[in-house]
Amino acid sequence: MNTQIQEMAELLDSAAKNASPIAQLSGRYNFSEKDAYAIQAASIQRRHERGEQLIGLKMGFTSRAKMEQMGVHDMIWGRLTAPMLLENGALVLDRFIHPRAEPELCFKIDKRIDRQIGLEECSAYVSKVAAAIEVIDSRYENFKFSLEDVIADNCSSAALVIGEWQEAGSLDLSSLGMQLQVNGDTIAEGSSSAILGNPWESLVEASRLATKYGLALEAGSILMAGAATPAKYVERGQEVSVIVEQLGQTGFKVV
Ligand code: OOG
Ligand code: MG
Repeated sequence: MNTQIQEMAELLDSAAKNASPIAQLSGRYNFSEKDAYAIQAASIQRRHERGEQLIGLKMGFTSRAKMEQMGVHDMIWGRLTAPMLLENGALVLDRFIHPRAEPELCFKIDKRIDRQIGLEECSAYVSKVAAAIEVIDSRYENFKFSLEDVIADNCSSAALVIGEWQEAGSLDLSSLGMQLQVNGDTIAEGSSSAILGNPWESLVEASRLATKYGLALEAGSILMAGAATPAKYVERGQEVSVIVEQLGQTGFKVV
């Protein structure tokens, strides 16, 4: 399996680097969920070798809306690296295959989390939250994949923008209105309650899964909590933004 893990990691890494999609790996290889996380780790290792720093983790399929859109029924987690942060608010379309945007919340970890924490402990580890957009870009043709495929593909992670950090302590995050807009028109709308009933639960789950796979949520790192609505394809020329009640807005232009 080890050689195959490296082989699959290289295929996915090259697909991302060259913005050129590949056929689903599950059609050609037989691999488990555990193997899929090993492929993810190996493909991210290739990015680290090119100098990309880890900036945090992301949760995926924390909402029913996303699970239904993609036909997948389990939570997943992936890794975020520094070049994924969109600079100057621009998404350069040519660098992606078929990018989609989704409205999210992002947490900033203040204190290292290296064990599973409970809901009531979250505020001791995280004090900042922000409106965010995640851009996902499956490396698979037609954005089609199995659970193992998408885990191996680092959960489709491609890019993100984060709005201004807000103090999380004084806010109730459990039912904030969230809108994804294109050129000022709302194209997807939901509530933060779609994210596991309360986005803090996404941090709890991240602490559980990270610990299970031998990782910690490092101080200073970020956690993307997962999308509240289905993701939407973006096109050149669009101004894409997210507005989250009480948290504010952020966005990018597609160039
Ligand atoms: C996988 C990534 C899911 C989320 O927020 O639920 C995700 C995908 O939909 O391609 O990022
Ligand atoms: Mg997401």
